[in-house]
Amino acid sequence: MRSCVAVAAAVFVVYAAQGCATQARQPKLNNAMLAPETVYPGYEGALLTVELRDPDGIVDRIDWVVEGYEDQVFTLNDEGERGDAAAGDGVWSMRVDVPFNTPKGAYRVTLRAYDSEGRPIIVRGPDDGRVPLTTSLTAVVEYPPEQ
Ligand SMILES: [Ca+2]
Repeated sequence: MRSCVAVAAAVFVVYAAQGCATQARQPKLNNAMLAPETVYPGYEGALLTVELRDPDGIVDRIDWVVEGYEDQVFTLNDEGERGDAAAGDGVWSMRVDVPFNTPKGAYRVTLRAYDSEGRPIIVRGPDDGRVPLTTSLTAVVEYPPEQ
């Protein structure tokens, strides 16, 4: 850890102060997906997953919300629970049941990472700006085919 900080301090002073999250080592969220991609109202057991790359172990929690329904916050886990296939493998997951009264349409789902003190993880974004670590996906709700 000491050599990491020293290198980071020499090259990226700002990032050294942020727990050694140089650009190469800063956490990333990859391949967020809902399986299946298209669900129907009342669908049970869709699986929301995202791959976390976090060499320095900064991320403590990954929450997700549906655009337009931000008052309902859900939390993924990497503990082998609630649909997560394997604990500690960096794939965070949650089994999702779609409410019966969900209108059909395309829903924007945003995932956001937090540290152990509940602060959003900040990473270097486009144009060297500093942005919260998020990713998103679109989930499609259709009505089931006629039987
Ligand atoms: Ca896992």
